[in-house]
Amino acid sequence: MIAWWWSGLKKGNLTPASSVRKRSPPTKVHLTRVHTMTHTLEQDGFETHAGILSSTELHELREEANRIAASEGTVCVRGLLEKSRVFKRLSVSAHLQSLLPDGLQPVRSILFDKTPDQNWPVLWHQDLTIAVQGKHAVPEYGPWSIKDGVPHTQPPSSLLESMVTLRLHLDDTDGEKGALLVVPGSHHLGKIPPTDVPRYTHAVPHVCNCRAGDVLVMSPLILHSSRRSKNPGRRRVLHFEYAPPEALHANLQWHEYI
Ligand SMILES: O=C(O)CCC(=O)C(=O)O
Repeated sequence: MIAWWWSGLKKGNLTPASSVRKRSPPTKVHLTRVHTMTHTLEQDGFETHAGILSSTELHELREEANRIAASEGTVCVRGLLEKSRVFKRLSVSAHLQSLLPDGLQPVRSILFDKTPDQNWPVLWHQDLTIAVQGKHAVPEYGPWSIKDGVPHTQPPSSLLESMVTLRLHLDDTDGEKGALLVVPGSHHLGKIPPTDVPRYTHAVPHVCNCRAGDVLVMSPLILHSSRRSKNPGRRRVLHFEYAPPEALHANLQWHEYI
């Protein structure tokens, strides 16, 4: 079902797949595993892996998420890898690495903890920024911003194309509970100007329904959003971004490279 939809995506238009010249696939992402899933990272920009985290791991990770969210006093905690040995170890664990193309390392981490009291919709966007250790003007990087005191910048598209995000679900998460919505195949469009985003998001999006323990693997360039949760339960997601470390400009350093 999805194949015609993503292959028909074209900047500014949705046209029959046969008339579309597809963008070249990212050159730096080489998957080594055989995929049997309905969606794939390369074609659709996302794929879901069920049951990656065991119930024992889930218990430990929920406890750690609760501890960090309480000590930071926020439901969106950045820089998890320097705040938690548990999350740092998890980010480089063999079972997460097995979901990734070769040669990627964690470079940014966030806990999103939607709770009944603190619950928000996320508008359609691509993840276009990376976190670095200091601001240095280098060609093709920018604009710059500061999030939680950390310099962030937009790298060139080629770097974003080589990156992969893992979203680890600590709770069952469906459309009623703020599941991620995605536009399959939109990662092929490169950086989309904000004014063009509505052209691609008027169609029915794919709802990434996940159970606790499932991992969503996605390109940071896929258009995604989420709705406010209508469910009274919590929705804890660990968001780990990975990149080939050497792909960053030589004058910059990853904020969370370990
Ligand atoms: O966890 C979510 O609902 C979406 C978060 C997200 O994509 C973001 O803040 O960039």
